[in-house]
Amino acid sequence: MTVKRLDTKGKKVLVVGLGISGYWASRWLATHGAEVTVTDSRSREELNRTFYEELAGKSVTFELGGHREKSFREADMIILSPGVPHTMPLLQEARVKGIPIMGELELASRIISTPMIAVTGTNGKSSVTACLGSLLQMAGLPVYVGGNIGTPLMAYASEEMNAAYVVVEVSSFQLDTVETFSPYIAIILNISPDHLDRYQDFEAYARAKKKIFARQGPGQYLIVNNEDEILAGLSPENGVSVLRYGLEQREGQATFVADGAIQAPGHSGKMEYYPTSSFGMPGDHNVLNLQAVILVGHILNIAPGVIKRTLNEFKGLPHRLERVGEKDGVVFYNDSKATNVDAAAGAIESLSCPIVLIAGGKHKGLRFEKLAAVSAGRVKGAVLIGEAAEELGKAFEGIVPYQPADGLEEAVHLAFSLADRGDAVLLSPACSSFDQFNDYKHRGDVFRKAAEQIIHE
Ligand code: UMA
Repeated sequence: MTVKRLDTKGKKVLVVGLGISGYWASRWLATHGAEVTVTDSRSREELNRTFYEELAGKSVTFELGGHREKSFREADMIILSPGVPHTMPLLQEARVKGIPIMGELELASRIISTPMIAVTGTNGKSSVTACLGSLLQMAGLPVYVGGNIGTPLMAYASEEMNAAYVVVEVSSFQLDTVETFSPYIAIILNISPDHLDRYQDFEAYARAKKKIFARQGPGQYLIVNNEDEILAGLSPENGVSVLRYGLEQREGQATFVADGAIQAPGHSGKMEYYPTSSFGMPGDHNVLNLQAVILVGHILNIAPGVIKRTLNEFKGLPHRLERVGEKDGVVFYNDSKATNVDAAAGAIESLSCPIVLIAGGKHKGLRFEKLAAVSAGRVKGAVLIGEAAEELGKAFEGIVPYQPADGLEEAVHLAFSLADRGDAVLLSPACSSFDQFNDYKHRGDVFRKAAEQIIHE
């Protein structure tokens, strides 16, 4: 496989951040003739040992425990990990000097020539990405699934690159630093407030999301949710074909829901019906998200029977409204991936029984009034944890009875004691996990363990 448009031979490349993205970017660059320096604000002891040792074996230079201004100034190219803000002051001088600065996704997209199906959105993007991976697999198409979901595209760039399609989950952080990224199919599921601790305001965050289609053109597709106010108003002028989906039938919309089924015109123009009651993933938000999957299936000319089987058999990912088990008629749901208000609100809306909610965690500057409003009449009690507990309490005052808990394990026991037969105990935090946990998976695992302990008592 040839490298598309990148000259790395003898170039001094500075990679900022040694997480999984920085590791794969450095590894590829070092084996393609670049003089690589990796810098990370963390010390060697705090970093992943395997990443460090493997790169050390490839003559990569390290600057750890902080960043040196000189290295930014003297680089021929700077590669940023998604977690490194592209607005960091150290980049100013490099920008003025015209040193190319790009993120790991942009780097990968300059190397990979496999057509990409890119999924973004505030919520649901990992599930849709994984479901698309299943769809292509079931259709017999070799596929690589990666990006924000956990496997950087630079890992694929380091392989044979012989998939028919790459399905990539892209975050706003990754889109901040793209320039030429131009997927064959781009999907935007929704845009609602998130990451307001990194962006100046919601508009700046939404602008980042829209970069997914900025470099698309004729022969490529943009799939958007017509129920989302921002997305319904999009009309790109770059020649990309826009396909819209929604709950109701509207003019100019490709798919809609009627008579208990998603209705979508197939290739021959014949209407295809996908009954929503058989879908493996519950909730109204999934009835929307899965329309994007159907549209991709139709673009790729995948047989409707295969699409149907995928939608019915794909049960979703762990930590996304995952049913953990049941004790005395109380069902435990792990929705640890709900790291913002809209995701938690979606989970609350999609359960039809009374809920005891566990929420809280690291405060990201989001407002909780919407969560309180959605909880009214649905959430019979809330147990609040972490840094954001006080803010959440203020929003819930007079709407939902709440109690604080010291940690997640205590919260699970308290929530169970507040629940009656027929209720759900739902962990849907509306906050990120980094105040108490390594990440949302760690938080979800702690919840699951505590719930399983109660279940097996
Ligand atoms: N660092 C610096 N200087 C800084 C900031 C950070 O050196 O100024 C260093 C940190 O010390 C750390 C490294 O950068 O060692 C971390 O880089 P990273 O945060 O980009 O981590 P990766 O391991 O490369 O993971 C990234 C994504 N992380 C983020 O966007 C924060 C992962 O998404 C993604 O799975 C992975 O690339 C593969 O593509 C995680 C995420 O939380 C799951 N994403 C957000 C979300 O989904 O909401 C956007």
